[in-house]
Amino acid sequence: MAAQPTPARPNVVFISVDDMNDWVGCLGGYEGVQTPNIDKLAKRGVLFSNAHCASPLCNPSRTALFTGLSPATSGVYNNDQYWRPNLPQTVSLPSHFKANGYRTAGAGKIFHHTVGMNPPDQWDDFQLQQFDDPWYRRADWFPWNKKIPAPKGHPFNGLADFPGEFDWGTPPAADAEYGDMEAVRYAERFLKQEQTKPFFLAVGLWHPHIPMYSPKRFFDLYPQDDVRVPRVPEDDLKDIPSVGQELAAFRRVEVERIFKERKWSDAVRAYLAAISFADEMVGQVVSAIDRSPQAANTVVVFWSDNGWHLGEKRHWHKSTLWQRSTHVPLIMDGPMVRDRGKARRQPVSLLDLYPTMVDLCGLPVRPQLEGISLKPQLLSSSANRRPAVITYLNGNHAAVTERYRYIRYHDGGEELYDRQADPNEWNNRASDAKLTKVKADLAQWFPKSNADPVPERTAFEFDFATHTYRKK
Ligand SMILES: [Ca+2]
Repeated sequence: MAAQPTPARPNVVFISVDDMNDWVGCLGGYEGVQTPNIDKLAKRGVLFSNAHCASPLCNPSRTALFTGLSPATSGVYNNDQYWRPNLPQTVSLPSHFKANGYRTAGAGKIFHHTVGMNPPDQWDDFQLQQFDDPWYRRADWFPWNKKIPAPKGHPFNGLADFPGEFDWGTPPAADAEYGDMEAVRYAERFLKQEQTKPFFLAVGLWHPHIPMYSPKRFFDLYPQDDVRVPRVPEDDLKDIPSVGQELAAFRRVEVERIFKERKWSDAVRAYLAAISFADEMVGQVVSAIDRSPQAANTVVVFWSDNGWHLGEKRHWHKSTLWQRSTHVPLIMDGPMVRDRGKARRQPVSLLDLYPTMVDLCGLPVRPQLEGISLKPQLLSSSANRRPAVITYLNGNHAAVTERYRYIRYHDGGEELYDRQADPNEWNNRASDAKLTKVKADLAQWFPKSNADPVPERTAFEFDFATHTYRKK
């Protein structure tokens, strides 16, 4: 009997993390962070060291990535907007794979984690996300969650009366009980199987998203006295226009409380621990890929949906147009990669991933897609790129090159940073006459029009059992 020919089309594994900024060894955002597995992947594949989300918030970022449409085109700008009923003609990346001969499977947080964001018809098989704080998850948003009372000792950061997810520490759970481990185990089972078709597997990790819960051994990696908090100049917000000020003030009560209770270094430590926990799980998924019968013909894509502030610009969270929120880890590996281990410094966007997959896997071209394939960058570290554009809410945009970040808000407020001279983005030079041309060149890349926001979820009645939306 003749051996089966190797399928020409590669398999794809997406490994995603949530709210991981550039505090990753290979990106150099925090000296001393321990991410050996992510660093190893960057060394054997390609690190995009200047990668940005399409929008610095879970739902708009992930919706843009998986629909291939910028928020300015889709009108999906925030977490409370379903994409499916508002964009009924849109074929998502997993659906495009599924319609073209791929087996599609996923586990954990791939799309935004609230109900109605991840239509099951995109997947041949899917394992829903399990939460580390099931006591907090409201039944109407997470109908599959098994609610239990909060364990003794909660909140583990000792800050009582904080709403929702704002917590960090080590709950009394074994490693195996963390929700992300369920997604890792799913991937390990999947990758052991012999496949009759090429596959697209998405493994969605929640860490280092809040609540920053990790096993104690990850906290032990960072002795409290060694933890460094970011430098935040007193007057850093002084030269920022009003919309930027408003975005920075979002949920400021949390950062003020952290400062007031002298928990800043504790919280930073919890973020570091959660990053290292995520790194270990990424390593487990990569090992499972390497052991799988399909390893030689599999493309690995590692990405985070947005970054995270840890007090910079007096902000905790994402949802701003600065480097802290938009800069994300992005690594690719696969049989087509050349110039391995050499970082690509050109600006790229997570919006580029869908067209890259179309390109690498020979899927039918979709002219609607707004990103540009990264294949030239996978082949050569010197291939040129246009600026990366980031949108947050209606009409606020940033354009990023290898040197500059230009932000323009909906009311015309502007910021311009020379990131070579000012990597922390402390000195807004938008009114510097010498840089007028830089601004004009970058402004060309902003969307020409801004779609009205699509209706929020409250405009629909959603049925979980049938996954159907009815417009009210
Ligand atoms: Ca996120």
